Amino acid sequence: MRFDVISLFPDMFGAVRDVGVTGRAHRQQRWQLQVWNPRDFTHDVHRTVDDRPYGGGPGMVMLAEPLEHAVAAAGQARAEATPSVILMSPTGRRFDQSVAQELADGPGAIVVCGRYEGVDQRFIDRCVTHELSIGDFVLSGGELAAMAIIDSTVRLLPGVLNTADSALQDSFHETLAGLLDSPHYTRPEEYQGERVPEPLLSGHHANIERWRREQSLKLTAQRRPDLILKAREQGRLSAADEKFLQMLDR
Ligand code: 9WO
Repeated sequence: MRFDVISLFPDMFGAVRDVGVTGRAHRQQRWQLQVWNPRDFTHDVHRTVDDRPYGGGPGMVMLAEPLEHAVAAAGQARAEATPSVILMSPTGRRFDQSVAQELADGPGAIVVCGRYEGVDQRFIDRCVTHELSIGDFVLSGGELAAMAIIDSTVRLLPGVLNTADSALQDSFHETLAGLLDSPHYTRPEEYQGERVPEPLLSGHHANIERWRREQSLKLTAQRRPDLILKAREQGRLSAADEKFLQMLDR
């Protein structure tokens, strides 16, 4: 897996390249990152990467040319004949776990991070193959969105998580089935008068699993009823799940 990122702030990407689970995977060469700065693809003394918007209005717009040359250089460094070029944008397709899985199943991508008020539309029309959004909010630039996407994709690569965590990841898909996770507890057994729920202390694994499943269903029904409908459509709810949900409704 290889990501080539186009960004005016290359230093930000140390956060995924060097730190935590993704940092360890990078040191193990399970994925590669190269960040290309559009400023390095300018030719004027000021190394200009932006200019005022035609038609007026606030702020500045990123120039098409340095972006296109940065994408071309990144493309030359990649193995694919036609790499995906993904622009981080609030108007893109919504990123979710299934998009992360699609990305993890491929060779990676060139990821373009805009700054200022936006990027010249002619660059988007000429060079961008996909647009992805991580949610309905505006950021100061595409970098934090790009790092979210890289993080969630790299976690899915073989060997990145330890065996216990990958089992967990499986259970997110197979057992939890896209429901919200149940609450977690660790020591002490009593904290500020609040006890750990009894089933978790029982050592009775069937009871623990049932309690967790019911907590998941309850939390998901309360907070994300859309995910209950989705799980039901996908045939991921058992008869026991449906019975418990019915009981919640009364
Ligand atoms: C901003 C914008 C706002 C309304 C409609 C369309 C839009 N496109 C962009 C855009 O591409 N902006 C560039 C990147 C430049 C300004 C900062 N940028 C940005 C990306 N802000 N927020 C995002 C983003 C990316 C992915 N998911 C959520 C937010």
